[in-house]
Amino acid sequence: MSQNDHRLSQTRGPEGGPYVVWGVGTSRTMRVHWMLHELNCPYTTQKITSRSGQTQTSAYVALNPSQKIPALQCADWVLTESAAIVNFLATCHGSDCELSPPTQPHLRALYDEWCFFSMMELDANTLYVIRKHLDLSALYGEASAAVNAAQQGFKKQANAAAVRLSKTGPYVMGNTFSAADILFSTCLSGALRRQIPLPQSLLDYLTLTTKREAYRSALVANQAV
Ligand SMILES: N[C@@H](CCC(=O)N[C@@H](CS)C(=O)NCC(=O)O)C(=O)O
Repeated sequence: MSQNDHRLSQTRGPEGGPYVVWGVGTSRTMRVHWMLHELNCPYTTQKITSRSGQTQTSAYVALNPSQKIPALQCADWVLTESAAIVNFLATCHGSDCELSPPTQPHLRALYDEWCFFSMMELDANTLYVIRKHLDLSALYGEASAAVNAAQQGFKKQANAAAVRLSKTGPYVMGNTFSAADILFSTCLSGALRRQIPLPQSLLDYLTLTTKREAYRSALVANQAV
């Protein structure tokens, strides 16, 4: 397969099959639905949900041994990790709608910085710690000190992000909305759901990104029922 074959059509992935998204109902699944809606890319959804046992069926474990959602399936090819999926989709199908990740090395580095910052500092190190030791404490153990530190950690990193955004804006990469905005915005929304206060500039930013039509339609697509 040549590299250009990756840009086959808006309805089919590089493996020739239509896309299937596994997973609904979480901010991580939302990222994938949002990106597909930005790309206007038809797909089907397997509405499996978190903590329902549906990530542990033999059919799903065969697709994703991590037993987590989301996953993107295209024929017999499967990709997991929400950030990897949105960047893959942007790379394959983003050229017509200015959603391709930057290729110039310094710009790409700044783009990656936002993506990794969102996934590590905002999602894994803080939001997921809160989820594990608050909502899922029966499984992971109660740890109020860790939850408190994670809440404070989120605030500190959000303030740092606000400083960086004030120098670029309105989007994280400047004038153009990108997959990095999807990752960052879904983390900010996750924080608001947990009553973590955000600086006004990030609230304004979130208003901007979530008024997009693709966000609104993806919210519906990501609904568990
Ligand atoms: N780093 C992964 C995290 C995925 C993740 O933790 N998914 C959770 C739901 S948000 C999950 O599937 N947990 C297992 C379960 O609920 O059965 C990603 O961003 O895709």
